[in-house]
Amino acid sequence: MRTIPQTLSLTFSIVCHKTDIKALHRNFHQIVATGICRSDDHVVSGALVMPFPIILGHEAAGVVESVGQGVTSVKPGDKVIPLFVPQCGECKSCLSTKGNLCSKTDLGSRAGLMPDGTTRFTCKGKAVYHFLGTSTFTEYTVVPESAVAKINPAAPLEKVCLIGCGFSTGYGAALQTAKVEPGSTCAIFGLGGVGLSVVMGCKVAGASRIIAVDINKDKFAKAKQLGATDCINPKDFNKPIHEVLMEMTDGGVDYSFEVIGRTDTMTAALACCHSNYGVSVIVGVPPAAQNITFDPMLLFTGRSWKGSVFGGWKSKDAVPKLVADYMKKTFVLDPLITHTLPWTKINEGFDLLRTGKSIRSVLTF
Ligand code: PAD
Ligand code: ZN
Ligand code: ZN
Repeated sequence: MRTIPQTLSLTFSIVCHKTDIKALHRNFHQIVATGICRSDDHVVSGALVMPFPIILGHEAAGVVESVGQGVTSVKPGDKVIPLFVPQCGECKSCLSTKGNLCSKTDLGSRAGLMPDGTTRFTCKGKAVYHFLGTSTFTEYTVVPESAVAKINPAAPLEKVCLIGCGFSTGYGAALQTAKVEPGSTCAIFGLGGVGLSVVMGCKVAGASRIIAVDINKDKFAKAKQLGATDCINPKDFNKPIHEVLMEMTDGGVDYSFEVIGRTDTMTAALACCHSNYGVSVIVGVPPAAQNITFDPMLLFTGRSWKGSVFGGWKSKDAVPKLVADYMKKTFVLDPLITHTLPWTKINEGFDLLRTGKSIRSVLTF
C-alpha cells in the first residue's frame, strides 16, 4: 500500500503499475501541473457520486517516477499525461473502432479502485480512493499502464495538462463525436474550459455559425475570440432558449452541445436541433439521481441524441498526437488558462471556478 505524504513538497510524479506490486517511493523531482475541472467539483457537491475519502484531480501532466513489473510503454523520466478514460486495448470497446469508453474506466459500482480492485493510497492507515483512475491533486499518484500516455518531452506540462481532460473533451466532442461539417450551424451551452474547447473544435471543423450560450456574459469575449459568431444569454429572453435558437437559425441548429451538466439544458439542447438531422451531444456530466422527461417526438422526427466522454478519443493513441498538434500550433491552450496557482492555493482555484471568474486554473507543484 502506498502512503500519502503528510507534508506537501513541491514535487509530483506518476508511478505506473501493471501488476500489483509495491511502489518504491523515490524523490524524482519534476515540476508538473494539474487543472481544476468542473467534474472535480461535481464530486465535492455530490452531483457525481464517488466513494470518500478520495484524491480528486484528473487533468494533469507529470513525469514517471517508477514503473511496476511488466510495464513497457513508459519508463522513469518520461513525460506523461494520465488518462481518465484508459485504453486497455483488450476490451470490447477498445477493440471496436466505434467508441472510446474502455470498460476499465473508473466509473460505476467499483469506482475509486485500481482495475485489480485495490487502492494504492492510504492516510493514517485508512484506505483513500482513486478518482477516475488518475487522482492528480497529489504529489505522487499510481495509475495503471493503460491509463497513461507518453508525450513529447519538450511539451510544457503546465499547458498540456489541459489535454488530459478539458481541451480534448470539448474539441473531440465537436470533431469526433458530432463530426461537425463545414458550413454547419452549432450551438454550445456552457462556456467553461470544456465548452470553449467545443467552440474551437466547431471552428476547426469549418462551422459557419457558432452560437455560444451562457448565463454568465463575462464568458462571451473569450468565446468570440475562439470562434463564436453569436453569444446569447438565456436570461435576456422571456421565452425558452431553444425557441430563441430555432428562430435565430431558421428551424434549428445542425449540432448542439450541452457542456454544463444540467438536465434542463440537456433537453433544451436537444430541442434546439433541426428536425430530420440535428444532432445533440451531452458532454456535461449528468447530475446524480436525476432523470429527464422529454417529448419523444423530438427523436421521432429525426434528431439524434449522443453522449461524449473524453471527446470520443481513444485516449492512449490520441493524447500523444494531440500534444504533437499543440506543439505544431494547430490549436491554442493559453486562452483557456486564466489562472496558474501554486498547488497550495487549490481552494482559491475552486472558488474561482464556482464564482465563474476562471476558465481553467492550473495548479503547479
Ligand atoms: P464550467 O463550470 O467551467 O463551465 C460551465 C459553464 O456553464 C459556465 O460558464 C456557467 O456559467 C455555464 N452555465 C451554468 N448554468 C447554465 C445555464 N443554466 N445555462 C447556460 N449556461 C450555464 O465547467 P467545465 O467547462 O469544466 O465542464 C462543463 C461540464 O462538462 C461539467 O458538467 C463537467 O463535469 C463536464 C465534463 N465532462 C467531461 C466528459 O468527458 N464528458 C469531461 C470534463 C468535464
Ligand atoms: Zn475533467
Ligand atoms: Zn479497454
